[in-house]
Amino acid sequence: KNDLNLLYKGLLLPRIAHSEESLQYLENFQVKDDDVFAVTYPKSGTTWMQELLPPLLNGGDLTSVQTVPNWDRVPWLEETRAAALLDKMSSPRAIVSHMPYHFMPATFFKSKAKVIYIARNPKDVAVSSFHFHKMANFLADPGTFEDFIDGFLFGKNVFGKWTDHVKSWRNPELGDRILYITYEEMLEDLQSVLSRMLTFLGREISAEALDHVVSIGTFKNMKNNKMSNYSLVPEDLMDKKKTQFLRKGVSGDWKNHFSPKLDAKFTAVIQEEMKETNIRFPWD
Ligand code: PPS
Repeated sequence: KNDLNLLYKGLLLPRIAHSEESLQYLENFQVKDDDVFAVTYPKSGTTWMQELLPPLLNGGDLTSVQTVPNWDRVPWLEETRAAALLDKMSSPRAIVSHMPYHFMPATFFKSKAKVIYIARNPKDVAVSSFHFHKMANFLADPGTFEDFIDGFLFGKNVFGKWTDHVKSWRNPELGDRILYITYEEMLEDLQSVLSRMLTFLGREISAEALDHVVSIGTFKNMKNNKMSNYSLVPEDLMDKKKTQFLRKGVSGDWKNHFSPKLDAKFTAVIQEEMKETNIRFPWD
């Protein structure tokens, strides 16, 4: 089981996509001022951002969304594919990352690169992650839901604790370089979130182009986009008979998984870890 993951500075990462070399590449990465990062704790809206960011940055052109797999279209900074992709990519580059704040490359902190941070109700994040662990053969068997939740709460799962991630990215040093959005806001009103993103990025696209972006970004259309629905990944890596990568795409599915007792425990642990902060979320 341990072979599935590697430990990098205390952070457990899946070996399928991370290596000593890729993490070295991350550390030495030359951030450009016009780079745009979409940062998430896994299962919080990464694939969604990979769909939405390219057209927002290129005037509404949907070609890459229709022809390039999401992992090459908007690469992960920390993954093994990054080196081959990012140096060749034309600017402005859209990049995703699951890394906590202090794992960003040194050049990031000196740059003006912007960050969109997407948070999702951690109960739904944990449910989504549980199902993903069941389908992904490169991740450890999640065991029972209760056991998996323990690992999630106490930082034994890949990418560490949700609370550590969320707190790390609230660093005041970022000032107006960062925009905070939630998965739930995107579900409720994607168009207005996209407008906020455009304003934040200092970009404009036509109203018609924006409508198209809203349309390609619906759960249904993403599920039908083979460049974004992970159908290109072989079955021996992701067993799509168990569950789909784009699984439900809703908020509140946690209610179908948590017993009242487990819910109370989860809430208590998260509240305790967030109590010293002034971070409040719509689901709190
Ligand atoms: S990963 O593995 O970290 O890249 O996963 P990530 O893309 O961050 O999260 C996957 C969950 O996001 C849901 N998703 C969407 N929901 C609503 N609308 C759209 N367009 C959409 N795109 C992705 C996806 O279904 C996963 O959540 P669950 O709850 O498992 O369905």
